[in-house]
Amino acid sequence: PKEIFLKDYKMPDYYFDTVDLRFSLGEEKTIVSSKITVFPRIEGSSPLVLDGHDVKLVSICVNGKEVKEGEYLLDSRHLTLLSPPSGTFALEIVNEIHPEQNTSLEGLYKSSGNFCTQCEAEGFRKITFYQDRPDIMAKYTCRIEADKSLYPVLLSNGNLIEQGDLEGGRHYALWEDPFKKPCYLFALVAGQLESRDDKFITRSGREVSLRIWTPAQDVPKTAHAMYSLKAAMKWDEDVFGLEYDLDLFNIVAVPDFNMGAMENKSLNIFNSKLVLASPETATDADYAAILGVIGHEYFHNWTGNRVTCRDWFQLSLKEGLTVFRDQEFSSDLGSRTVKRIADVSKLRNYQFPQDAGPMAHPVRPHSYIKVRNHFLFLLSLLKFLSYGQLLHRQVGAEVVRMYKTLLGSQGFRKGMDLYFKRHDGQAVTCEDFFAAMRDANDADFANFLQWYSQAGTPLVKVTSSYDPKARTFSLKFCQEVPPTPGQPVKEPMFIPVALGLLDSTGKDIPLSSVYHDGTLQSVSSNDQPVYTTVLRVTKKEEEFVFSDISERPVPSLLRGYSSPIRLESDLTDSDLSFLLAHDSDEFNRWEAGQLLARKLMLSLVADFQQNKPLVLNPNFVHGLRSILGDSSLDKEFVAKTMTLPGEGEIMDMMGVADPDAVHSVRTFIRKQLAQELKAELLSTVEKNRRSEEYVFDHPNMARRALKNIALVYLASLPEYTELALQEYRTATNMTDQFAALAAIAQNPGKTRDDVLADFYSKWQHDFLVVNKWFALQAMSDIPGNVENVKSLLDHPAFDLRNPNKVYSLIGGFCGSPVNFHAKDGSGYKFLGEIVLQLDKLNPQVASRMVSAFSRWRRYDETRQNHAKAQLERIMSTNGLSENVFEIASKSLA
Ligand code: B3K
Ligand code: ZN
Repeated sequence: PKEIFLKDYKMPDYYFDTVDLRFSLGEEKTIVSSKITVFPRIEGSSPLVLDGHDVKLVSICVNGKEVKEGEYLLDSRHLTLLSPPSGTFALEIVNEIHPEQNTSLEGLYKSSGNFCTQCEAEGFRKITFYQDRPDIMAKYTCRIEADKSLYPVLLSNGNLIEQGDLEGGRHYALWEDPFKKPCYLFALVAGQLESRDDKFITRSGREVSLRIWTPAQDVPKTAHAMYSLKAAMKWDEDVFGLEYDLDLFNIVAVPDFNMGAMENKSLNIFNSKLVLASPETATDADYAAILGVIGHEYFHNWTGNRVTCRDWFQLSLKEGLTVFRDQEFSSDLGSRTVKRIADVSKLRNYQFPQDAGPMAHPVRPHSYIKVRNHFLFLLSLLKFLSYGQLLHRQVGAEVVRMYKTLLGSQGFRKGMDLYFKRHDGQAVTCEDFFAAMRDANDADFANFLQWYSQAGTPLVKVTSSYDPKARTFSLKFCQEVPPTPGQPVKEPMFIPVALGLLDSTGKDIPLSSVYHDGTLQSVSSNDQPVYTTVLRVTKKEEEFVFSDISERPVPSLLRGYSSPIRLESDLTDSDLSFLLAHDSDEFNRWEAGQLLARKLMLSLVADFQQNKPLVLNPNFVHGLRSILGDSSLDKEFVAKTMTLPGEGEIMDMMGVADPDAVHSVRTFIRKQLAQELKAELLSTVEKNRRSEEYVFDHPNMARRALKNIALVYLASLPEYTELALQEYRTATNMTDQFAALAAIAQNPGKTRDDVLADFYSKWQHDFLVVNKWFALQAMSDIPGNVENVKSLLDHPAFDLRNPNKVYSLIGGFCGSPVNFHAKDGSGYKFLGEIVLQLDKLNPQVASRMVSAFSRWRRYDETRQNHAKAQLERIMSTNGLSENVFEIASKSLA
């Protein structure tokens, strides 16, 4: 496989102006013909190189004349026209493809009998010969012809301009997309589908038809998706002034999809999991994911489609920005603090570990083998997946968030407006976005661009001192970016640190002035008191001094998590407890609780490793007791604060990761807390139980979250199995039912087996619910669970060709520290075998699975040997895909 470098970017020699596609869809083959208007960037006849993969050439014509053999070159990946005519010319290609045999789910393929496409990043080359790169933007028409009874619905991008019947029971539809687009946004769907229809009136008064397509029986489950779409359209108008630009917006849900969803122009294609929901079958987490992903794909219409990426190194230009936009959307519709906590946890559990390992790469990589591995799928809610590299765009979103932190909402909006003014209809780079933000605000961004090019998570150490005589409080910052593969030496980064200072009663101290390197920097420009200020930390070492501080304050550092770093401070446990109780920044209250929990867990892990008895610090129990009893707090915030840091997060902080010790400690704390807080937990369950109709809104979700976490704690004690069973039986929605099932499933035994069997028999007709059932069992910490997972592979509901099922069962298993990392190597061996089987069917999915091995060096020698043996076994297999090759080889390097 070939490595591709950012620095080698070259503008194309030829551009495409219009593209007219015709598809004749069939059961044994599909014929594609494309007619492209080509024009040279500069005159002079260089060869025109087209990409093509698994496409069979039938004929090729230039300006109506057939191009003969010898005038072109054809190999397994390219079609090269040796001497194209000068000036603009018409290129006509006819080729044959086999969607019915395509298990990679890229290009044109079949899902449950329907045709659909996935072109990002490089799937269009599996449909026809093309310059498959995002800086080729053209206007498309698409004519689809197919059997009318098998495929009554024919969809593509843009507007439907003609349709009709043909001989032999066939029919056709002609679509025209008035906007220029790169080919990765092309889409086609043909099948037996029905739609939920609605409309949206834009702020300028245009009516947009909205249609969500699924198989007929699922249409009732699309109400929440439709609500989400309309909310997103409104939000983008209100917050960014961005209006939808066509008269039709289609969403199609398909059961076989490698990722979450795809933002094809006006024809979004979604994994069914992120469209279909009903209170009985979907959890609050599913509802929230649907809202976020529908928003995300819709927001791409401007950030990604109208303005796209020049090349795939610029992926963050659209993904970082669009993830940021969907995060803001979900925050505005729900709770900002809770959303921030969820996003930061994701960053810490998946992204930081990756950035500390062999797969580390910057927001904008310098080279890649197969671009698609750098992408993410919206796993927000497929929580059981821990494939760090897939979530890399989270850091991209943090980078965008920092612009906003530095510029404020209005400054950020000015930057966005300028970005669209300058670049609408173009394929651009991360520097273009940076320049728009800078120029619109006349801002000094110092070394901010390092965020795009340096990999690794900066470590910032803060020490504080108070001088009572001078009434000054000083903070010294010292930053370090760890070496990563290919980047041994790093430059300092520009780190915005939002902070406040608390007085001894827990109130924010008004900040009047701060000195930096001896010069006065005023904090407030008018008379309004300032309680949170943003320090610009840009050097390896520097000091900030606050004046007029009349008592030693407790600093609340990095409020709202203002930059994606690791922070170490000299805050004591009692400072942290104080912040947990008083900080006006809710995110930092949670953070203080997490810091305490992490410290506690690490020290218990050390005790466990030395065979000392485990004892839970009473202060910790006391802190959680007061949070649990504080009815003034948001209930979901309380639920989040009650949730212990993940095992991955703790392992990440250890010299040698010890999954058994971390797991035992976390289980110990959970049971101990359950014992000590029994009464409070019980009353939490009682008070927050409701049987009325399911409502998706923040107060109701928060209430369910709190009740369910209390139940999980309680059910870790066998005496509360009965309570959990009762909750399971009386639940009126999937959120409560599944939480009760998970609570019961903690403890091996007959009750667990019976309830799991009962759940399956209830829900066997619903594949999305069955996937939850697979995931729950796969993630289990029950000893020797690998055998159970192996037998589930043979379960009639399992199918290795369906990505969602693989993510549930195999991905879920890899997320279980004790069983995946079993010391006898059984978990690794299992994964090695599966990866090889999967790679033959679907390389993208296989490469996601193999990445579970990428941090094998973090473990002890025995585990290392087992994992390495599997990676070597994979590498020595003939015919490995590029996707799996990249991950496996980088892991071994
Ligand atoms: N843009 C796509 C991700 C593409 C991944 C391609 N392998 C969907 C999204 O960003 O939500
Ligand atoms: Zn996206």
